[in-house]
Amino acid sequence: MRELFELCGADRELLFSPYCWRVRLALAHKGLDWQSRPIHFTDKEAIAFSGQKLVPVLTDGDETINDSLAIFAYLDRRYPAQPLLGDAQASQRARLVEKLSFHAVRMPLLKMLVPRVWQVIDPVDRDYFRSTREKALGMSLEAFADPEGGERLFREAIAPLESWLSEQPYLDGQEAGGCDYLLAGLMFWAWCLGVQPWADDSAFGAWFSRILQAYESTHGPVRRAPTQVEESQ
Ligand SMILES: N[C@@H](CCC(=O)N[C@@H](CS)C(=O)NCC(=O)O)C(=O)O
Repeated sequence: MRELFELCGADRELLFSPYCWRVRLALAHKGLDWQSRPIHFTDKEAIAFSGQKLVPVLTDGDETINDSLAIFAYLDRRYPAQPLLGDAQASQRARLVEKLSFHAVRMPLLKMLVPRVWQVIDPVDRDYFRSTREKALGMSLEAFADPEGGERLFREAIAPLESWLSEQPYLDGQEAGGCDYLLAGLMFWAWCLGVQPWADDSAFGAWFSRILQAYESTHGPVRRAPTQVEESQ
């Protein structure tokens, strides 16, 4: 049996970790099933067996793997059909794409999403979330949050991807692959929190919709927090 330990909000079906979404998309790509084990930020006991404190953690029989990229590599080794990262050279390139896209889009998204995360997490997680993030950011959550500035930076960061995706349906070519899921995990983070800083009618928007639809067609609707528009109604 496979189990995926992943972050959830006060609503246990609201899953909003970018790295956990990467793994969900990768498992779905491989056609593998799994049991979800949603945990809060502070449920460290639940993943103590993995020897570290972060999710995603995947167990597969006797194997325990953490870190989204390590899980991709494990899945390719254990289930070679439908490769995610591919051979050694392709795998290095996927890691490079991950690093570049991660650095370009994570901070802009974080500036938009910090207030959203605060809203959806279980109240027991709030002190932990504030103190760990404020220490890492070197400022208060309120000083860091900047939804408009984050959106502007995000749009600039995805401009090269918009151009790439207007020439082919996926980052990896004609079919979705590991690079797509590594980036899409970050977009699921935003989307599940009710934020969508890309236009529906853009190539980037069409790419995201294709990945979301493929996932939902096999795994059912993805739980989403209310969007800004819904909140203001
Ligand atoms: N490099 C890791 C990053 C994992 C990570 O940062 N996970 C976050 C979830 S978004 C976490 O577990 N945070 C818990 C905490 O901050 O205590 C990966 O790709 O899986």
